[in-house]
Amino acid sequence: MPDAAVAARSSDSTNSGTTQQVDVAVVGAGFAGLYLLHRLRKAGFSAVVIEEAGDVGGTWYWNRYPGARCDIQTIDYSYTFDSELESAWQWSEKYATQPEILRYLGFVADRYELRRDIRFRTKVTAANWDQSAERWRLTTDNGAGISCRTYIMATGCLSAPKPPEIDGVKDFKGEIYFTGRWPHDEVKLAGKRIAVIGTGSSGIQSIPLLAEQAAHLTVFQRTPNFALPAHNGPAPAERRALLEGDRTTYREQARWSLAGVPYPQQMAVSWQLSDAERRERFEQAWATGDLVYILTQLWADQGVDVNGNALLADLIREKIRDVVKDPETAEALTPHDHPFGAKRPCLDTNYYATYNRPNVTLVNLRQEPITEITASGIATDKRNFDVDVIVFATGFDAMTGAIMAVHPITGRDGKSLSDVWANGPQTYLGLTVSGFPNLFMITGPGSPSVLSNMAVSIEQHVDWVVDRLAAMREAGFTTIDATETAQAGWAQHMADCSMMTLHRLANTWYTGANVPGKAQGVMPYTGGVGPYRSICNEVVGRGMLGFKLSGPDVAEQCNDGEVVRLQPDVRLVLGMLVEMNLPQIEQLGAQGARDFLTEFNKGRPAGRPVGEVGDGVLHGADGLLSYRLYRPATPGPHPIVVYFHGGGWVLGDEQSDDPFCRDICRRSGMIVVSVGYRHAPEHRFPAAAEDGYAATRWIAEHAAELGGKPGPVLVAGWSAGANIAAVTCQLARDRGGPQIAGQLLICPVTDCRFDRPSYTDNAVGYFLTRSMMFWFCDIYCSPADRTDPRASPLRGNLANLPPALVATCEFDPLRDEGIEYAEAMAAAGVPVEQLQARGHIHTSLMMVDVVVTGVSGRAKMAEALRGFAGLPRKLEASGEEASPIAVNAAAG
Ligand code: NA7
Repeated sequence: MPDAAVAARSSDSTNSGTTQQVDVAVVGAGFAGLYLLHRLRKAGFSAVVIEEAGDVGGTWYWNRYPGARCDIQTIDYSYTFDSELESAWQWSEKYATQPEILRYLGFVADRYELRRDIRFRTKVTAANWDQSAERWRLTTDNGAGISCRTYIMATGCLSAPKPPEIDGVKDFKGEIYFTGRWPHDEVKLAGKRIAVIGTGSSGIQSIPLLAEQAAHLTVFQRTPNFALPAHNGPAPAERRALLEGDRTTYREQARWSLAGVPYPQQMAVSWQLSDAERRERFEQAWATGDLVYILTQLWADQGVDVNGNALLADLIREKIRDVVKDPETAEALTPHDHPFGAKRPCLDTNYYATYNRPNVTLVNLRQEPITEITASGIATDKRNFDVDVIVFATGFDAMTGAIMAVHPITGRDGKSLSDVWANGPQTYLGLTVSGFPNLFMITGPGSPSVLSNMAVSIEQHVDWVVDRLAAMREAGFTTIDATETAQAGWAQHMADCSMMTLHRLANTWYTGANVPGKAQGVMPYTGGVGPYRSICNEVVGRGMLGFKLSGPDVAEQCNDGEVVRLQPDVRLVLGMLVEMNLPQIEQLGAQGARDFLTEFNKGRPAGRPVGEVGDGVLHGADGLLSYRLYRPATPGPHPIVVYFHGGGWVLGDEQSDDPFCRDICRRSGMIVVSVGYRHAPEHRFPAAAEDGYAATRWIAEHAAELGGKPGPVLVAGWSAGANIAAVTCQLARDRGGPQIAGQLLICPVTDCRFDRPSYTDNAVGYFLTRSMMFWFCDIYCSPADRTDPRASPLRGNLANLPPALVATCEFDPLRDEGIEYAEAMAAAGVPVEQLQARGHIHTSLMMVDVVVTGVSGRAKMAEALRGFAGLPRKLEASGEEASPIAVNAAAG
């Protein structure tokens, strides 16, 4: 029985006959509200939609300004839930105009007879959670109040226009229009002097058409924006063919893509492409006229690395200069203050060329800010502009504005949403807010929303919410509320994601910076549509993780926890590895495992160029060993870092950590000599340890020949290689040299016991497994040898060792022994820095150009090495964008 019927029979004081009783109330009749209503009905819920406008359409009802169009290709910007609907509607253009999109939404409303359950011209004026009845009580400004079990905001992300924020608007005697509230009646602009304030999408779309009508158009620009020619026309044949060839696959790929449009993940990074190759890719993108294409398909680092991004931004700047004839205007139109894509780029039709018209003037507000609006026009601190019409294209209080502005929302224990969000929106999954039971948001802050094709994100949210409501009904639950833990975990994951992209580097409506006084922070989820979808599915798969569910006749259920604790890119990598269905290394035999590693490494990015890479041989403990030397491009002599690769004393060689060695060479400005020490089972303990020591000694003695700085060397290693580096420091101290200036131990093996809690916590699922460690150790040394400090340096004397940086990763079986080694060395008086990388796995810091969140960890390592060598810790112009690695608060 629908619970509205139950409620209607209950002793409900507001059930006076005038209160409308429904299972679900929805605010907004745009893309989201319409589909919600359809799905709710199909699932057997009674529902009402409350809509302020006079008809359906949402943002497309209000944004009727000249030139208003979507800027995701229309074949992608459509509902996909009903294949018959898809065949019943044909779009006329690649990017449909606002009237056509509005007709489409009207067509959808008619087709599913939605209007009968929509209360138009009605605003909710208050919403209160009634705990005793477990219902939301809504009051409206037009007609009956509403009592509903579930309350859903389908209010849109860009629907609350921003006030003008400029003095004197009321004094203006001419006409004023807001692009976001454009009149429905014809606006006669021909022959008038028009001012446009604002050059975001709305300004950029409308300016060329306003210029055609105006006697004179003056554009007031505060921040120039990147715009790309739309090349509008019919939908491109090749995209249509893709869709029509296999509609199901096309739509499914969109759902799992980065931005909700089915483009593949781009693998090539900018520095692997020549200038000519990059230009060719760029020109193709410029000719394609597709924002998602140019944002995702040129090179993989354009959205995550400032240098990769700058290469693209420069090419766009060139285009602007090519089109705009007056150099001063061209310069004013050219963005320099933000990476491309960090602020919402625009699609235009003749935007830049419009500034070549004699009737168009650009006013650069960075040079002459507006002081006020006067009776006759706009005054800057330098000039007065008399105009007949002012168009405010000044944007929206995005993402939170529409939810907050509609009405006060009061949740459990009188909690007000405005208070909870005073310092920025707090949500779980961008769908719910802890303390506000049975309240959902469609594409709310904390979900991919505006960084995606909204049509895809809306369908995903609507499906998720309605499926959950149906499942709750089935199980007898009547309330759902996110836990504080889950919500805090989501905030952390959001923050981790936003460190990966460049959105945080621009002041935009994504971050709340466009609204004076608004709390700042990247509001949309930057981790991508596909990953986000998989997280929402995971929440369900793990028994509604992070939600408390209750009902009158069932036991309360709460699987509390954080859905994502890994760094976002690490989670992706692990997901890809699962899909690759890799063999268990310990079942391949030593040679099989080596072959596997060689093959596996072929698939990784090659590592960046260094000054010189050379191979040679050196004297180990018992014969010659290969080495590979990485020399910086700067003039030498440089200090030398002796490096020992990972691989459990069984796998790998002097080349197997090649990208890492290059990276450390570049970042530290030092020579890295990677040593090919002997491996087990052919050479069991202590061969590797003794080789490590002997090689370090040889390298120190031959430093000058290698082009290095004579004197102390540094040692570094990862995993079993870090074990060798640590042992080498102990042996060098005990055997009279060589002098070692510092040690970098990354996820070191320090005690071959493998029984600390991290071995249980992270036994499987994070690439390096507990059983792999047992296998490695069994091959390397006998149980009796494991207490020898050359196998387990933690059992050795730790006094008088060189200063150390010990890096450990949260989800690594080796975590605890690494931390213990760092603490034990510190206790013995050794200067020790720790880097405890939160959300990382054993391989994270090695995965150069794959795990972007490992970048600043390596930057810290390089700084530490430089410090050990007595150099300034920061290398000037070290290059890549360093996103701060997530470090445990406990880290020393
Ligand atoms: P946007 O993209 O927020 O653009 C608003 C523009 O108005 C932008 O250029 C602002 O400059 C400018 N602006 C805002 N306030 C002022 C004041 N007080 N003075 C001068 N200039 C101002 O909104 P749109 O409507 O164009 O587009 C919104 C989204 O809709 C778009 O991104 C697409 O997703 C669709 P600023 O950059 O803040 O310096």
